[in-house]
Amino acid sequence: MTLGRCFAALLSAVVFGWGGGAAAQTLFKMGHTLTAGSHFGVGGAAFAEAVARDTGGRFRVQLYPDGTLGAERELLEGVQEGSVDLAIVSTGAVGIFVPETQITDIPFLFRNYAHARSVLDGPIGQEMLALFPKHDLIALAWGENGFRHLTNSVRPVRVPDDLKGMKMRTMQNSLHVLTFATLGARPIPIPFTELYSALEQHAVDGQENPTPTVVKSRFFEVQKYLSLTGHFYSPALVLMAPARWNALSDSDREIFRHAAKLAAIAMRNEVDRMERDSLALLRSAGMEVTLVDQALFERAVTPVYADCARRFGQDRIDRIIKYRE
Ligand code: EAX
Repeated sequence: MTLGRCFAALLSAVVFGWGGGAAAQTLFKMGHTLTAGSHFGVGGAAFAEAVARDTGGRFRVQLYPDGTLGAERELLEGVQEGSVDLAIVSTGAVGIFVPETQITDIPFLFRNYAHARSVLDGPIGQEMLALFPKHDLIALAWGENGFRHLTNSVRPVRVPDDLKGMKMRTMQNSLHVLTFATLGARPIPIPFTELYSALEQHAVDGQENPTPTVVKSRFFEVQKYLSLTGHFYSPALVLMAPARWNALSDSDREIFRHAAKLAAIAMRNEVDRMERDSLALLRSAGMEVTLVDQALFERAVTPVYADCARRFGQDRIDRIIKYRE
């Protein structure tokens, strides 16, 4: 046995408690698609810290950023099957698994961060979390990805017409695809893990994401124009594999739920912090930032609202729009 292997064996003996003396430690793998320093990374770190602290080190959460455990759809499948223990995902692909959540992906649904956060933390959001177990997923808490804005490498987008014919990467989300098709763009769903190279190779002209992601995933290197459209609010979710959840005691479940709430707070704080700096950072990195009249874009997606009313029921949509804490 080489020294390295010997050390690895010793390390796993300590981690898994096979060494006799060491207390048993249970390991959980948590995946996400953003960078370690992103708002998902910060949220995951807060989660891991709370679990380790509150279980006295019995449980350890290891973070796998950058899609190393898979892109979001794969992460969702992994969590269902139990090959991935925990994940932080946007709602991008979640609608494939829990169709009711797609209501959160309606364009211009949420007025601002306070509105979105209070809806998700209130009865509407909590009722949605309760739907996950019947789809073989445990949703511990809503977190945050942020308001999405457009970037592209072709021209400044000031009005909806500027999007005509533009190849826009979207998430794997039918409502997002419909929205961009309605705007006259050519929507192309691509997993986030393949997005940078798709932009670099001009397989698509543009993409849309919260500005902290445009910074942390370095899209400014391959995109010239940013338009502050804020067309979708993008929630995030802290998910857990049912098999792992079912094996927890009631008190450990409380610890995991609490850790997920702390993760959500950490994500939201990081989005707030990053948003304060991101425009200056992106401008200094050479991006041209365009302020747009969001009402023009909202009007241009009007046909989407009729479809959403059929899909979700206008009463459910109104309940979100009118929600006051
Ligand atoms: O979940 O796919 C996306 O554009 C998401 O915003 C990103 O992966 C974070």
